[in-house]
Amino acid sequence: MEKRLEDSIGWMDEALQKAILTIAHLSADMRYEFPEKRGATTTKNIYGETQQKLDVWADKILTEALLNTGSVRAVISEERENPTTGPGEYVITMDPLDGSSNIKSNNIFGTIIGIHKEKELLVPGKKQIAALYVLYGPITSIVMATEDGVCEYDYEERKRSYYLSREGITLPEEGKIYSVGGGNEGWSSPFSSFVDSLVERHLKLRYGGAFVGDVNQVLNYGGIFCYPETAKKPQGKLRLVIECNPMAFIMTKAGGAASNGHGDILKIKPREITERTPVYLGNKDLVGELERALR
Ligand code: AHM
Ligand code: MG
Repeated sequence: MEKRLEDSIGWMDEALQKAILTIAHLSADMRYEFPEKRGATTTKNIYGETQQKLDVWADKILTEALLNTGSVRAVISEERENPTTGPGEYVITMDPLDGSSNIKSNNIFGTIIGIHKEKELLVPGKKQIAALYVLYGPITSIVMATEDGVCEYDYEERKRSYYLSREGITLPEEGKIYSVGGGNEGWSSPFSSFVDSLVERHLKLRYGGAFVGDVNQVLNYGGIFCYPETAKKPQGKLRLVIECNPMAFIMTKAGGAASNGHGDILKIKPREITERTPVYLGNKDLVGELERALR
């Protein structure tokens, strides 16, 4: 019998279930509004990036709904300078709409969520108890990692429910693709040589410009996602707390690895919400090889 998301997470405590189900159902509903909310605003986020209407709207409705569950102590969002606080025990980190530059072209984007319940708001990613991303692809799906491993759920619109489509997801043993963000000007020479060696080994380039979509491809086909440091962006682009940590948690639970080029991303104690880091995620052998190359 088909297993619904609700049944699959029945082992979690009620407050956590409530938070996850709120994110899941709201994101499926949000999708209906995407066409009306396409386009840019005149405002900028804390990183100085022009906000898309969808960025602002997704942030507002997810934050409000999460705080209303009573399960959440703080929501830390890419779109807000400070955490928004509530009465519950869980801390949610969130990129409400990841891959905003894909809105214009109607390519894939997603939502990234990390969850922990530590006292401090900013903790190393290994303290997360769950992480998930929602992929607004041809099918709306959720990939979620918990202590139990990594599962995927597909949203069936007619039944207005998510159903478990895969469980115990692990990376394929052999990496088939690579995905590198940013431009290649300013790559270090060891990084350039590493990418050349991937090409020589016939890994195929697959880059779509949304972290959610690109990591999802690596999870399915094996390989490596990189958003490296460059001469212009010595810290890379992606944000440690709200983007890299949840994805690193998922990759690691799927048997892969996640590095900042020098060690495990999940061990880094964040100094601030806005901290950026170079990020390399995927098959353990490739991530290890890259770390050795960068030494
Ligand atoms: P966003 O959260 O504002 O959309 O920015 C993050 C996105 C990631 O989804 C993606 O990996 C990266 O930025 C793409 O950057 P680039 O256009 O430099 O390749
Ligand atoms: Mg993002």
